[in-house]
Amino acid sequence: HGGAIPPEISNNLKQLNTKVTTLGNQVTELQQTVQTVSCSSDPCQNGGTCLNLLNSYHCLCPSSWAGANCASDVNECQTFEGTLQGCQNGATCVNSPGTFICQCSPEWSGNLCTVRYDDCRNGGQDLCVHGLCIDSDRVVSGQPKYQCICESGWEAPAGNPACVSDVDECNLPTKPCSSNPPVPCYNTQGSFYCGACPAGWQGNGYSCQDVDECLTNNGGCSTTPMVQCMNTMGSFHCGPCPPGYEGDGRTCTQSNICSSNNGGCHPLAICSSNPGSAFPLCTCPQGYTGNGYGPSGCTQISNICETNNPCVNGHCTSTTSGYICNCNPGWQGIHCDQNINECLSNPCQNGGTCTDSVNGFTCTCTAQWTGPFCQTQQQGTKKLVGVKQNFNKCHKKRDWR
Ligand SMILES: [Ca+2]
Ligand SMILES: [Ca+2]
Ligand SMILES: [Ca+2]
Repeated sequence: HGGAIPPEISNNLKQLNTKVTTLGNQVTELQQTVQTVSCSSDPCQNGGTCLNLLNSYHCLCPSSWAGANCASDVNECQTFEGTLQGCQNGATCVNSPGTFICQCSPEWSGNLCTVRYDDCRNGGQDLCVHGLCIDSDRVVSGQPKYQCICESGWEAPAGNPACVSDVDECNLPTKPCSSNPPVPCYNTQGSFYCGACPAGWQGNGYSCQDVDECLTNNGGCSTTPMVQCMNTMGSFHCGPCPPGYEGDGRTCTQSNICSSNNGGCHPLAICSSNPGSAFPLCTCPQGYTGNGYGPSGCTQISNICETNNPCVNGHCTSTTSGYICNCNPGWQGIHCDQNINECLSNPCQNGGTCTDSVNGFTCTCTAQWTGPFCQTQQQGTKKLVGVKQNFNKCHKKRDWR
């Protein structure tokens, strides 16, 4: 063996080698072309899922990326605007590659600004102390905001929303305790209380009502004898003891009205109590007369008729109050000392002149007339001297008619 390779064969080999190399390059090229249209080249970016298709592929992109290979950012601020997936409650949306950020308004928090700050729960403590916490919308970011509705009896001091100041109810313009009658007010932390109603009043101290003492046992006023009980606001009083009794109205004792000043009777009168009357019985002693009351209540029965008869022309009769004069005919006056003028009735007729006398009168007639009253014309021509006549039984004018 050892013979040289014929040149024709050597040339064929060379040509074959070239062809194979060219074919290999073409295969590699072909492989590369095939790879770029399949998932084996891992074409989907940003976590996209690759699906192999015939001579092709498809990327399933996450929501925040888009494009054939999930290489372009989704602007969520635009796509989610006005939807529940976007920023809520007035937040400002800021887009960034692969995501977006919500810059919340002060009251809100959370990724999409959907969580309200409840400033009453923050800190886990009772922010209002003696009050009900009401959450408010934050105005400045990071600054909690709330208000306190204080329980009665508490208030929030200036500059502090918490209800930690006691209300001094006793110094309020409207007094909480009774003012008529006045009742003391006592302030306490968170409250107050009123003192008791004063005597004569009932109630809780916030208000007091008058006690009508007269409703029970006549208020303690006397019932034998009965005395009127008079109720007043906060008290009562007893009327006066009835006549014939003395005392303060609670106790009335039968008064011995005669014990002082002889009961108002005349000093000489006999005083005796008169049940049921404010006045005693006053009886003048023997020989005296009168109603017995007062300094002139008894007067001595007069014996003046015997000792010094005051009746000048009449008969004296003693009476309980003095004496009476029964005048003799022709006399009048209390003491029968006035002579009755019988001429006053002008009894003399025909121009006769009347002359008064005791219990009678005398007519002095003119020459032509005669008779006791000058009523008879003279017979003949003789002049008659006037005749004096006494008319003892006729001293009253009407007796002549
Ligand atoms: Ca984005
Ligand atoms: Ca108080
Ligand atoms: Ca009362």
